[in-house]
Amino acid sequence: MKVLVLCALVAAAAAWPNYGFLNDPGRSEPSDAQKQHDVNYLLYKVYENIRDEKLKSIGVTFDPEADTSHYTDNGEAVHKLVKELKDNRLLQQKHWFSLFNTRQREEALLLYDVFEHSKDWKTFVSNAAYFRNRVNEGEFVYALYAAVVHSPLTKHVVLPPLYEVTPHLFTNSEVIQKAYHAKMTQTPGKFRSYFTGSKRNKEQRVAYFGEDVGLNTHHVTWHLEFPFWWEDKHEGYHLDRKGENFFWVHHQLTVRFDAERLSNYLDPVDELHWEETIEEGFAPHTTYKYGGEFPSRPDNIDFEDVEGVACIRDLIILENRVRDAIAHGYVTARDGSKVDINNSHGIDVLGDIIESSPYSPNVEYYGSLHNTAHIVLGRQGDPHGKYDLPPGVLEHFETSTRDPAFFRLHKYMDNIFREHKDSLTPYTKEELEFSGVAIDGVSIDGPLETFFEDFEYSLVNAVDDTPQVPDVDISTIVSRLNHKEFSFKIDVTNNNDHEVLTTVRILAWPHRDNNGIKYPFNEGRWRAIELDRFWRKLSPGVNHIVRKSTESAVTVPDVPSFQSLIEQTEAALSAGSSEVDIQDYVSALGVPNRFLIPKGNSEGLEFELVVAVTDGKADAAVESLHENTVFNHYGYHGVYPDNRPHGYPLDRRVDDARIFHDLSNFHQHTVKIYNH
Ligand SMILES: [Cu+2]
Repeated sequence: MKVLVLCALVAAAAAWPNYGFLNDPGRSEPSDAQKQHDVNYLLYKVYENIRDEKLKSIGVTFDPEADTSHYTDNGEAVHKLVKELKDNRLLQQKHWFSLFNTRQREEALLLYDVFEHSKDWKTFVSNAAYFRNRVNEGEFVYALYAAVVHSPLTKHVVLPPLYEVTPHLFTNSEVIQKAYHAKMTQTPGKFRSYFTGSKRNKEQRVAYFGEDVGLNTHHVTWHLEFPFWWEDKHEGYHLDRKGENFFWVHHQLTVRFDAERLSNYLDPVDELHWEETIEEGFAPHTTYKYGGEFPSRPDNIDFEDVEGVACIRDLIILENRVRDAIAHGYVTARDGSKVDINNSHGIDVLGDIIESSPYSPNVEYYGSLHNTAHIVLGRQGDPHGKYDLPPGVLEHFETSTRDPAFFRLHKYMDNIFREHKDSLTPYTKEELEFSGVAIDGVSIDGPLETFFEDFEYSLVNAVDDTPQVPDVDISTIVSRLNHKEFSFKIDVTNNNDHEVLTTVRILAWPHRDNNGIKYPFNEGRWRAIELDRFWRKLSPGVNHIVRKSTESAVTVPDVPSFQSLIEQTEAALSAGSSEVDIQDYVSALGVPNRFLIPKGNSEGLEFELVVAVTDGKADAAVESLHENTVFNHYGYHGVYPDNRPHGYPLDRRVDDARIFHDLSNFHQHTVKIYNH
């Protein structure tokens, strides 16, 4: 047996392109380009054998338990996973996977743990190649994505667009069927995707938002960066303001969706009620790669308890406990002590208890309203499991926003958060002022104009094939929202005799509701969409700040296609380069830049544009880091650089709007967004 293992290791080493170990002095890690190559091929055609010969042979010959000195936990995680594998306890391959399924999540996290405890890339990638052939593909993709996002070994690796890795979760079944046909007949094909539903369904008018592949990628990525299962003691570091980020990312989805509805002559989303009828049904038109169709939900059904998940009564009890905590101004921790939430930090604690995560001070008492609600709502098509259907769209971050009920569920949670925010004392003029600094004017260079464009992505990874049959090009074309480029021009006077640091915060809210009635300041500010947040130094005197729409800290550019990632990586490797020029795409955390501004209309949809320049020194949570730190969208590894609550200075109730209008460091004017 020993001899066998040894041979296997020698074979693996021989097949390996000069990889070294971090803990082996004098030898270095492989280049970023090599790592990118490996990740590309680990994810390419993930339901089949690895197409890279070296990785493939490592997948066969590697023994994960042979040398545990390459793991930071002495192989504890890998022993656990291998035992489950040998005992035949792991979920089969070619079966659906959902992160909300407790056992399936446990399995995916066992593999994630192996990656996270790998000391060097060789150990990481060898395990990936080995387990790719042995664990469920959905679990594998999740574990690998989460590990690449969090591991220091993969800092510069760009994850391929998820909609091209697992296209089934992003593409309508009709188009997927055509893709299979194209493959079977070896005929290249480009197929147009249409949004689900028909014109008889008014929700269809905003389906371009919930079904956008980029928006779905944003949502998945956020949940990968801030996983609800994250435990500091296990993972080794803390995710700063995770609970508050949970509130903020979903609050922004909620207000952005409402803004899109306005431009399509729809009322804002109504919050979900456990005791009222769910009027809107939903037909997902989406199929699992393995395991059948995503279940539908008919119109006008009443909530039913979901077998083995939760009773509606229990959800109402959880909600009441959370609302009680808000009314009391404190959360009761596990040991009975009180955690004060009547302050800026309270939103973070509330996010932790509502989602919930292991950061919750008392998960036994507050449960996990959000996660349970997702499952309960997702299962309303077959609450008693009579028809043996796979999980619903709401049980996947990739597919959740396709169902308009997702936004009703999140409006419900958003209103709970608002109840808390509204309970805090409004900011005073003194707190909001920035002494000596005044905004002289704000203008926009370029049109505020949205439009629809065609976008094509590959479905090659959707279909089954074998290395013996050559690939034909199969893709789909979807219509998607975009906008023309523009810049904000902000003139600021610094009357101090020295340089000052400022945080520039740009937000906008719809000027009127769907009946044409102006939103009062306090209503509007809660609906504000964050457009940008950045640091600037102001020299004494007049300063002209120009900020391009493409620079926004809350958005990300489109990740290059999977094919282009592969081509760029191979070109870099064959040119002997250690890097691939793709570093702009390392994080897919933000909203797609295409969605920076909501869709306008032909007459011009009015928005209140707000710019606040606040005291950067008082705002900074970290020393000097701010000079070259971008806000990095909705999160940040390490301490988040802005110590103000998300949404500041509009995050709290405003009883008297004159306070804002009297501030010289605050500017507001009405703009129009067009769509042609
Ligand atoms: Cu979410």
